[in-house]
Amino acid sequence: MSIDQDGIKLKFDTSEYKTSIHPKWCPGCGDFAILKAVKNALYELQIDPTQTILVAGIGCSSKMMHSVGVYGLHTIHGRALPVATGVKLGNHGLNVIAFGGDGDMMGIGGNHFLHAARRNTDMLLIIPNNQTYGLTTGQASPTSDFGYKTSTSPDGTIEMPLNATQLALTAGATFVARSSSADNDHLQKMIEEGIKHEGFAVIDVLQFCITFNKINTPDYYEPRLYDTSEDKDFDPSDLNQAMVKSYQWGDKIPKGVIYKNTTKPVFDKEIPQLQNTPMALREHDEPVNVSKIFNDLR
Ligand SMILES: Cc1ncc(C[n+]2csc(CCOP(=O)(O)OP(=O)(O)O)c2C)c(N)n1
Ligand code: SF4
Repeated sequence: MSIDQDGIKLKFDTSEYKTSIHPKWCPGCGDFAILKAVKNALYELQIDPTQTILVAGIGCSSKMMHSVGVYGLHTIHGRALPVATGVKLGNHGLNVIAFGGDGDMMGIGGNHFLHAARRNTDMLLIIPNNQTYGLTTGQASPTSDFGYKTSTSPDGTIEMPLNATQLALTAGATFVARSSSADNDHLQKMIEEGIKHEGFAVIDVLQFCITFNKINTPDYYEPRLYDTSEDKDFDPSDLNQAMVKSYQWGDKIPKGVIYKNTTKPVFDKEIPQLQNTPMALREHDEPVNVSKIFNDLR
């Protein structure tokens, strides 16, 4: 039990969102800032750690889930979203947060990303987007800049990059935001907004891979980024305006909330069988024998 600034008793202490596992990231990696923002957001919202799960793909950033004191599932490369959807349907009372790098979500898991967005299942997806494949030593990813030089593209990539916010909007996500691992307060605020949103929320986090991506650094983004809230004419509930914002990339790059829509049907709320008690908590006539299922799959 801890006390907040106004003397109100809080149910969960900061220590409850920590684990003893220190992630093995390069010193200075932007993933440290994302980890901190996730833990702080969960604490700030007093999210029950026993009712929360992080579902991650494979990559440097996906190792994050071991260091947050909630339940976790480390899945396979590109597959965090279908697993997270299954988790949500199995126990729709859980707070589900999915994680995957730009390779995970825009590359091998791109198809899953599109369908998770169009279903609008109630979960938050955080994409630590360092515009490179960090874990496998810095190859070009689907969000790498044109001309990005790597060991597998020594003369520079000759493919145009994908923009996660554009794709999310086009596919039907109902909360789309961007933040940066160099701005912890902003990032935490966006994560809080994303957790609170009912529906599929996506946060594209510019995450700095200091070891392999020497181009897209905090110094590169600092003069370019501005918050959409500074644009007084911008209405993030207007899809057309959000689309135009999401296409902005170059001298000016928007961060903050790009789109928020609370009127679209939410997948898990539309399933009649899930209207009452979560499936995981229902009484079964006979206990389900999971070992038998696994044996049958061998
Ligand atoms: C099916 C499959 N293909 C390829 C890999 C190898 N692999 C592991 S992580 C990764 C890319 C990691 O990049 P990203 O998703 O952007 O995450 P980051 O490490 O940058 O956080 C790749 C290609 C794998 N583990 N599984
Ligand atoms: S390789 Fe890049 S993304 Fe991976 S831990 Fe190091 S700095 Fe972070």
